[in-house]
Amino acid sequence: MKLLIINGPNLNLLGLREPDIYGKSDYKALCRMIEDACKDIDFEIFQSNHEGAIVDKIQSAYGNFDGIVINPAAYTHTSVAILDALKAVGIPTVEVHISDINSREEFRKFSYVSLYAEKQIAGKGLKGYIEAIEYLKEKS
Ligand code: CA2
Repeated sequence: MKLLIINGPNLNLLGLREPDIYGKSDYKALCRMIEDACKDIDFEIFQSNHEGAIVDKIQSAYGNFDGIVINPAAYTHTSVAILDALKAVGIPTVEVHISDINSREEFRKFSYVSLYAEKQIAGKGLKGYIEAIEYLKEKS
């Protein structure tokens, strides 16, 4: 079992601002939590601020990963390219958002990635990543 965890733009700055929305933990702490949850499997954590780099990473996952956990951050609401890449590789995917995108601004309520993802986990903080990892592990 090999999982790819993808984080989109600005998530590397987690903890710097808006603690009321995203919590106080920083990106390093998120990576440590993920590493802990993936102790018994193979995994890779990838973060990029660039849409094309995320598309390239998803494409390169074909044949190499059994599951994807993705928080596309702002690209959630804009990126047909990321949606198409996920559809193209056909890897089981869970979408994660730290905040509850469904109870924030109108523009955050629509997610392109949700049109492909098996599951969307939102508003559970960093624990949402762990839930997504456990879901994909149980499925395999
Ligand atoms: O709730 C989420 O996880 C989001 O995917 C986070 C994105 C936002 O655009 C989505 O609508 C929901 C924003 C990520 C920004 O990350 C930072 C948070 C705090 C401090 C610095 C960066």
